[in-house]
Amino acid sequence: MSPIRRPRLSAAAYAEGVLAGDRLLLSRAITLAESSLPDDQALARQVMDQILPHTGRSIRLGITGVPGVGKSTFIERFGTYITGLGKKVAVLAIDPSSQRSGGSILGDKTRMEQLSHNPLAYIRPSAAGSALGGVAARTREALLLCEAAGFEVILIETVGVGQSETAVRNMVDFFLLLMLAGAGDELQGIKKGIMEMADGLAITKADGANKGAARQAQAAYKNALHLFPPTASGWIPPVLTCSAQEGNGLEAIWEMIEKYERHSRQKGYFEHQRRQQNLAWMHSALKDQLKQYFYSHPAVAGQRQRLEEEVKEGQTGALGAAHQLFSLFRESMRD
Ligand SMILES: Nc1nc2c(ncn2[C@@H]2O[C@H](COP(=O)(O)OP(=O)(O)OP(=O)(O)O)[C@@H](O)[C@H]2O)c(=O)[nH]1
Ligand SMILES: [Mg+2]
Repeated sequence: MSPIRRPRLSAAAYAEGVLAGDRLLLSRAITLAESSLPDDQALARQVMDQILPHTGRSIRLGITGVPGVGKSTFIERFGTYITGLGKKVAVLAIDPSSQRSGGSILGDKTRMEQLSHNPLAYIRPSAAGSALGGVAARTREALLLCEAAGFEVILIETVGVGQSETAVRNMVDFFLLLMLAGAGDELQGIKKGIMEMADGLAITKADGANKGAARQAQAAYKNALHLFPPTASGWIPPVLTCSAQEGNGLEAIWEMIEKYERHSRQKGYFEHQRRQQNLAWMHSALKDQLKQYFYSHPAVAGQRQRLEEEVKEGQTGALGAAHQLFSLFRESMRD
């Protein structure tokens, strides 16, 4: 579903609207940032420059876990809980797989029925993955725009699998891993790497007949986490249980996050991590731009298809073809 194209506004008009907390303009500014048109990108950069001094005053939370673990349901209830504390909440989703452009998150928007009607909440469907310039970069811009619009808690749901965990980990302050109580084999099926990225774990669906299993899983994960090296800030990730259905455990999760914020600010880690994330963002933006410049360069665009065919047919090696393309590019730069 592509949004209806409206005439572009000036950068100042977007920025003023966002800073005033105008949701329509916030949505339009995010759409602008997601656009792959060069003119839109240039305008979006100007908007970002103007809003940047007004960003950073939120707590950024990433929510991850296997499909079906209950991320969206959790966000609906947890987001509602946080608005109950009088805080403004924005929900974003990151979906790096361009094939799933919309379906899942539109479904989510209806699933987050309660939250989507909450005046303190804003839900932004995920960007349809554009070919160049990762969706992660777009989500980062959306996050900053939401901060500028005055949202105090940003929840980012990972959608799909693979790189999305790392991408979200690299833009949030606190990374929450949701887990299901398994049938005795709790530690199977989830990658150790993802557990190492988490600042906290919550066993979901701890309700009804599942309560006992959830408690067992909690104990098992606590033990397992002892075998992990401490995180960079010296924080030991707690393991909690919750039920989005019954609304249990949400308060304890929020307290854990607040405790983490106090801990990491006191250690100086909070700001350190944000600075590192900014630096990484700069380099990934640069990589995106280089890639885009490279592939759209006439010297490359003219030979790419031929070389791709040759590689597919086995006539040219992959490394050799890459080298040829790069040489063509370099030679044309010398002219
Ligand atoms: N019993 C119980 N069921 C739950 C709870 N939370 C979610 N569910 C159910 O679990 C299923 C999956 O929930 P979702 O919130 O869509 O899970 P998700 O992780 O967002 O899934 P994807 O977006 O597809 O990765 C739904 O049928 C929910 O109703 C809970 O606290 N208790
Ligand atoms: Mg979901």
